[in-house]
Amino acid sequence: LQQKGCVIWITGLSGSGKSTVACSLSRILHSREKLSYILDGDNVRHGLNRDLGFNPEDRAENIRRIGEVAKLFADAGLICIASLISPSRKDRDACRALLHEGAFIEVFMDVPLQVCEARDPKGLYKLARAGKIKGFTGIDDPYEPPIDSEIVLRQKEQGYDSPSDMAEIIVSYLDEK
Ligand code: GGZ
Repeated sequence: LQQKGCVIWITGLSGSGKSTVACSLSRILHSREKLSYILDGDNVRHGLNRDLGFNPEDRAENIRRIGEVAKLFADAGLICIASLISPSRKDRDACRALLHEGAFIEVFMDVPLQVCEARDPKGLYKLARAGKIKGFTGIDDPYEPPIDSEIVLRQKEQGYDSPSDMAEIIVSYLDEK
């Protein structure tokens, strides 16, 4: 198997497109016969992390566990794509520290809150604004954007970078490294 494992860590607000980009990336990698696996916060919370909620301690534990599992996948030689809000810089950096230099690639979905809120695919922002969800990231819970992530994905001023365009940017980065 000619493949070195790594972790692609996609961070950003709810509705910023993390899961969509993760799926698109996984499809591209599959077409190139690269093994990858997606650890999506929302999905992992239904199984391994079903005991965890959204208070700061539980979020930290959610991120820690996903970081540890991602490291195992990378050790096994897979490209592990972790997509979760991971709002705390400290928690993300702790996951980075589990991996060799260069094997943790942080991708920041730099999508403004207004855009995420306008999309509101699950109606969660509406509920948060109405006070029906407390501690929603970006509304009444903090999000610390990365300062020096390897990759920043944002929409073009003119025209639109589709999720698959964004995934291609990640693939180009992997090709280069
Ligand atoms: C943020 C929440 C919350 C609160 C439920 N804050 O867009 P989604 O719906 O499908 O994905 C979000 C998901 C966030 O889980 P993560 O594991 O990515 O979060 S973290 O990294 O902070 O642990 C959102 C939904 O769960 N959701 N309540 N209060 N997002």
